[in-house]
Amino acid sequence: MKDLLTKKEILKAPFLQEMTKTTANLYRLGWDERNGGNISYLLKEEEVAEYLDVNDVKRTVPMMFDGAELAGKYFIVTGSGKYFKNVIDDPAANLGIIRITEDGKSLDILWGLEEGGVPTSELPSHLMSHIERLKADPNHRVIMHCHATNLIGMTFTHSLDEVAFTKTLWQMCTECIVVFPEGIGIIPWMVPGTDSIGKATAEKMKEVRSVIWPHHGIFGAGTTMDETFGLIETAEKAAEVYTVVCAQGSVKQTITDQQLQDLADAFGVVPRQEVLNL
Ligand code: 2HA
Ligand code: ZN
Repeated sequence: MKDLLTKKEILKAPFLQEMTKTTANLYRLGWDERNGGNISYLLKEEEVAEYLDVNDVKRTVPMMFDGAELAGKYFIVTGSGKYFKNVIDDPAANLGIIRITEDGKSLDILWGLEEGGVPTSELPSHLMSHIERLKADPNHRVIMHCHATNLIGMTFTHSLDEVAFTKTLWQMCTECIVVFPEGIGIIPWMVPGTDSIGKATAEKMKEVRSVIWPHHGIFGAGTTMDETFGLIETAEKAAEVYTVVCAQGSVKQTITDQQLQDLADAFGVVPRQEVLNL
């Protein structure tokens, strides 16, 4: 009882506020209509323990896939079927704090997802991507999925070849090659919410932090909420410029491959092989 009384107010937790502000921003930008989009954010046990009794499990929910590699890990996640529009007004109904069980077959709900809610339908893609990004970068923490309008549009009009897609995005805004020098991954069209799309996405996440789902949206990964949001925002801005450029007519000039290389050199990043012809 004493322990409970000394816990801080969960709604003031920085990680919870980051979730409410980010979902509100994604909604405002028009990238998460209805129940579109989902976020999962890896938390440290000590972060959670400042606000919650980590032994007080509200519910345990089975998972369809093997999460053993993430056993004992904590995440704050958006809920399945929940609307980003509504998160800011009712975080406890729309978000949840979960922990993967020791056998990796279920998850414990420690807070939120009130009224019988469950984590995002894209949990397989999120958890499999977390596993791969943690191998690539021990500081990795966030997976974010949204329906960024112009990126989706480009998957109808542009080649789905990753190298060609990456090059076009790099050419649309000077900052792109600096923000995602490793390029963009693209998987084939697949049914969302499945293990298969999770595996395909995570396979790409071994090499890149952003993966396009054709005619659907984008998955982004990063070490912080800002960095992950910024990555998606930058790719989407480039896609928006592409939309404008195509609408305006024929291209008279662009950023050359040498200029892209000069940018990479100036900012100390290594551009993905094969994209630049130098
Ligand atoms: O959760 O965006 O991909 C809604 C979605 C599924
Ligand atoms: Zn989606």
